[in-house]
Amino acid sequence: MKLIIAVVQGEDAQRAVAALTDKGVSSTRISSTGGFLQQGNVTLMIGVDDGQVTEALKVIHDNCHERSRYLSPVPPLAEPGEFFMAFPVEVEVGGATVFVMSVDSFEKI
Ligand code: 2BA
Repeated sequence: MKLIIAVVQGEDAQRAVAALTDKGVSSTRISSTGGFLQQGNVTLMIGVDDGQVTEALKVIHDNCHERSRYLSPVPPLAEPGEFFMAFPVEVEVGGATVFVMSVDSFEKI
């Protein structure tokens, strides 16, 4: 068995979870925050048999899309009379950051 951990954008999460469910794949959705942008994203925990990994990754691939986000630089401390123009920096995010891990044991108690 494998555990797939996929960090996806909020806009894609519901569609990805629905598509996984349609394929009979269970998932858990956790609200998370990206360390770099400090913006909300969604982490999906997906436990699958080894033979379902490819199918689950395809569902994520088909439902999670790359998007541009904007990062506003923090203004430096300015001296009196100085001013700072904060131009947002464009960052490409996603479709998904995916980890696939082997599971030693899986139990439902
Ligand atoms: P964030 O950490 O908020 O990163 C958002 C996007 O900012 C990243 O998109 C990447 O394009 C850029 N970025 C991140 N760190 C950077 C840095 N040190 N310098 C320059 N640009 C940087 P993605 O790579 O698609 O990542 C999307 C989200 O996936 C991340 O949100 C984070 O929540 C997660 N993630 C990405 N790599 C990870 C890793 N190695 N371990 C754990 N989570 C990861």
